[in-house]
Amino acid sequence: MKVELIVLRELHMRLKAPFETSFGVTQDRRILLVEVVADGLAGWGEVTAGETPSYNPETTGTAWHIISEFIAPRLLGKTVASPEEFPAMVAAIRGHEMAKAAVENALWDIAAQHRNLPLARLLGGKLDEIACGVSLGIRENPKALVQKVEEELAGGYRRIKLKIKPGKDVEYVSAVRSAFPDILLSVDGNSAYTLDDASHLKKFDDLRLLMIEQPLYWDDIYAHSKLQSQLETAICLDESITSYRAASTAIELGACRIINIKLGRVGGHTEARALEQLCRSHSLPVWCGGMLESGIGRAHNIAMSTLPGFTLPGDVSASRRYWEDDIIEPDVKVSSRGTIRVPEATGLGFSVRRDLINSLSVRSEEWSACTVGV
Ligand code: OSB
Ligand code: MG
Repeated sequence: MKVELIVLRELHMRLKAPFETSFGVTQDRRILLVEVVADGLAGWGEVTAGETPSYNPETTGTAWHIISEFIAPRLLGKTVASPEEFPAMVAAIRGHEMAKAAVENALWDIAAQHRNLPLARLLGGKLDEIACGVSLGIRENPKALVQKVEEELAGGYRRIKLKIKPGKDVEYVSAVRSAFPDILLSVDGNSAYTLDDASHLKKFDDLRLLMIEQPLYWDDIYAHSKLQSQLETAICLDESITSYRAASTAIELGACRIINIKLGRVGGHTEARALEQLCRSHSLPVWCGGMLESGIGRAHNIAMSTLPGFTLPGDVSASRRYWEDDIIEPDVKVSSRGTIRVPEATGLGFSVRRDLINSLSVRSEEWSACTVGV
């Protein structure tokens, strides 16, 4: 495919409710969409970076800078035989996986349309539906949290993940566990603890959790290996698994027993697929993480979640949990059995609502191959 046009758009989208994690509260999202046109086909990707560098170092602003100054010029006018060639094309750009992933994933959407296949099938995924969980933000008190969990369980979700931070952890999670003794329950610390908190974190061992996600430093693997050896609860690494290499280090050191794969964090479908194979070969369960995505990012997450290593319910949930009006059609729906049906249409499998995207856009820029060098 020959890349003719790249369009970058920033959308402002307000979440239905504020989402609180150990690193802050988010409600107003600044979402960057990448549209790539090649051979007359349009492909879409979403930058999953936050508004602030609080989850990892990337932001909406850094991704705009990296895509416009460094990635677009490398890709425009080039002929790309497969999206798997893309990582090598941008290897000279250090880091910025979320910026790279948005562009690479748009190429995957095009490649799937080229082959007349749903993206899930092009990636090698076999599932017709995927299992869904939810990630619940920190609440004002344990009672409010229990009420929210009850609501989500009634919606069919198969796994509940609770955000925690020091001072709002064991008491909250215990309340949920007492109210729902048998559900799949996990917690996510988003790097709010240190190795000195090991004895405190050990209290979670009594709560029969599926996992504790990234309790320690965002960029660490080694300290997690020391913590994992002291805990019965499985550690799941999120923030610090930025690549295949990071995952092999974590597996070799015994730093975790579960990994969550986020397309943005690892740089796109090519790396995500390699990671899924690595984890599968070590019998390490994986699941798809979420970054409060719009429908475009969500559609990519659904496709990735059909790969065989994704054996645990992911943080991929219904559009209506996040948005009044999602930018894809139909929006993402979850069945009463807590599953999402994998679309059968080619490419992303959803149509993109261009009018809505235009009305939500606050800035856009485009680069066209014909104007290069003129
Ligand atoms: O750590 O998984 C995380 C949202 C923003 C940043 C980091 C995380 C999250 C979530 C939300 O947990 C998952 C979702 O519902 O998209
Ligand atoms: Mg997490």
